[in-house]
Amino acid sequence: MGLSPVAGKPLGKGYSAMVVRSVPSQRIVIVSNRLPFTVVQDGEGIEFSESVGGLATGLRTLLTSAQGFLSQPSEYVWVGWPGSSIREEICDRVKSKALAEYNCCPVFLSEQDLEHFYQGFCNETIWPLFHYFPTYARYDEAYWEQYRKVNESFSQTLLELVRDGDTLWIHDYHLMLLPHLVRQASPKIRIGFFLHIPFPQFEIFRLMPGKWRREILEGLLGADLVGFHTHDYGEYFLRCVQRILGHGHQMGQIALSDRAVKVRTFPMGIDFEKFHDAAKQIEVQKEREELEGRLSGSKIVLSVDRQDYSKGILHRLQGFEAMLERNPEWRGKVTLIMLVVPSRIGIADYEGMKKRIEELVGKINGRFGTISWVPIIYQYRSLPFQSLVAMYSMSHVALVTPLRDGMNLVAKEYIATRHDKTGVLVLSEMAGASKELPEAIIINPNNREEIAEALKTALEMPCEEQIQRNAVMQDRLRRYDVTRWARDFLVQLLSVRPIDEVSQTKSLTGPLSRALTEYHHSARRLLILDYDGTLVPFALSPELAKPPARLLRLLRSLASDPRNELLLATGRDRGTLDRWFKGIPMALAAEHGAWIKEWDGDWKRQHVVPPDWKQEILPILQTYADRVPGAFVEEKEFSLVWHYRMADPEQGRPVARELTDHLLVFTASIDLQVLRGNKAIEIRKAGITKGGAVQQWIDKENFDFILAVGDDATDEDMFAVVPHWAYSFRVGTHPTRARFRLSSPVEVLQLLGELAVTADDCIDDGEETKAAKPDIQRI
Ligand code: ADQ
Repeated sequence: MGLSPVAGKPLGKGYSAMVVRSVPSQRIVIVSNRLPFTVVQDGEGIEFSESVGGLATGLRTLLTSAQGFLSQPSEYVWVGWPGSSIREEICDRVKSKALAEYNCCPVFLSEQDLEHFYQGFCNETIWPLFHYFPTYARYDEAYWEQYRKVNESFSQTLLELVRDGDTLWIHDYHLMLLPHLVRQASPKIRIGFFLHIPFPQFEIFRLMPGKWRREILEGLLGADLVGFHTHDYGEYFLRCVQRILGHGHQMGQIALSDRAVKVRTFPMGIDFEKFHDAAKQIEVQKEREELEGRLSGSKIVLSVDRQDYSKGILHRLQGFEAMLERNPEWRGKVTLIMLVVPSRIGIADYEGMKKRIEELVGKINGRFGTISWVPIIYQYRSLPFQSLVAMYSMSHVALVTPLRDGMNLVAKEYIATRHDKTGVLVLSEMAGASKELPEAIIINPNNREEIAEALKTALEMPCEEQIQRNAVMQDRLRRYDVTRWARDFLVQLLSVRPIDEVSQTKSLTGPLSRALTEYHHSARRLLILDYDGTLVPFALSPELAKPPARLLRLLRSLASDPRNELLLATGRDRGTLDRWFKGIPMALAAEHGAWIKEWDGDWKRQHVVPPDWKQEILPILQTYADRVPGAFVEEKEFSLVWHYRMADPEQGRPVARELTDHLLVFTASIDLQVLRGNKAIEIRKAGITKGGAVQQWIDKENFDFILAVGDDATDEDMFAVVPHWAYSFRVGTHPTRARFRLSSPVEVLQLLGELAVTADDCIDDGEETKAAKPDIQRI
């Protein structure tokens, strides 16, 4: 079944194919800067006129599609700006009409919002930067502030509208802060984000002031799924996230403390059948014949774009001029029809460009034109759909040469209208579409000679070759159309489990309350705790992760209950543990269980290791540390650790991989283990694991309550040995054998705080600890 409008609402124009459903359904909320129409205010009357453009056209197609692709009936509502600033007294009328006729919920923006947000930050900062025109980009604090403000307005409108269980699909560069804003206020909602323009490489993205670029990335990471047109854009995004926010990824999945964000590629398609069928319509054919008649047998080259410097219109004109220059035999026999849709009127760069286009068209026509032949027919306006299709279907060549383009739908629309499969597409390698349409003639749009040559090749290409190339492209475009694009996105998004499905309640119910009740009624309890990443967050270097006073008080409080036995099982060395936890009555297992100490006893060595192994390994680790600024070696009694937390992640990760391989080969015949930890590689004697130490404690006596908390791979060894009924928790989102999850050290402390309160109401500064309940997620 397809998407249907909010149940009970009448259908609007262009939405007639949708079915209204009354059964319970999921709701998809689409959010974009623009609603798919513009409000026209005529005195007291209001009219809605439907918009053209990549996104509006694509989503309208999806919503009108009766094709089924979701497993559940779905309603939708579309949230966005209605295209003009609306007088306050008619806002309510616009709102009801938009909801009733279009299932749309308008976000009203003032003239000032628009100036600094839309004309300013969107079109003079993000657009040029993301399209690799850094010299056009302006970094104006007032623009940024307005961008934040408008994103907040969208967030407020959404928060009034959405309910748990809704799925949000946010679109494009105008709303990059929105996913995070909504997530903060409504954490259980599924959020998807799709960027329609390119995501630039790190060196370009970093040109933005530090605070802005961080907030934009954090904004996007508020989503569960972030989609791009091409694999490259996704890679660039992941690299920026890694370099700016320090979050790595695995196969495009970024593990945050409380959830994961997927980054995926969804090349946007078109409504193939709509364009294909339209080209067959009688009226379209009539219009086409009329136009062909007027051009008296000339070969037609078509150029169609919104007016934008990224579209490379001037370069294209120069390429056409060069072709006429080099190939006099084509003069009088080829006409370039250049259709330019007015866009972003009022922005200086755009006004200047319009003038330059018109001058160049005049110059070329003056230079080559004759009484009977005009080389370039130029139109500066939008065309109705049928006329556009007539143009596509009568053109021998489509010249699509953007300097940078997220996707470019024009290239796809042209191919879709070619019934007899003739026609040649000349396509810029800088358009996302070039990744899907390699059978086109692919050119570099910066080089007028390449454009000229491609044009000549296109005009002279044999018919069979045209058909061969287009058949393959048509096949692909037909299969991966706009509905498939949207379906793939939504199916991926809907497969994300909302937080409330995996987590237990924040109140004292579910596993938390059971844990507390059992804890309360138990006579002998064993609490096994890892340290780094569990009780404290990771710090840049190991000695910086000292236990704060509040943690020490909490541990002391738990340990002072005679029913409790505490075991701190960590990779830290003995000396550090003695210094940091002196006086707290708890047992310690250092270096992953190589040393063990009862709280009132002495350290006992658990393993015998040949003395000289470190001398062999140390120089290798040192050499690798010298190669990576920020990396260093930590020497412990039973292990060596190569740390790279402070290194540039882009440099650190590949070298860490290389070092692991090196060590694995080196230690293959020795009794040593190589372990990848959190931004660290540890080498230690095989067989030393936390599991061994924990097992000793479990065997010591009959505990009737056991809790084990850890955050990394080495803690899996302790989860493996605790009884099945024990409360085992893994911090973070990695696969685990623990029974429950916690999101961060903050939540671990909240959990321990709950136990301490149950045990002993005397934690003096535990305000935060007592107030907030940890969010336990069952695995
Ligand atoms: P746009 O920059 O708007 O979209 P594009 O993908 O080419 O660019 O879409 C333009 C749309 O406008 C096409 O559907 C086309 O039919 C229509 N159009 C163009 N000229 C027209 C004319 N003269 N009259 C009427 N209609 C006309 C942004 C990104 C793109 C990305 C899309 C979709 O910049 O890179 O492909 O979103 O994600």
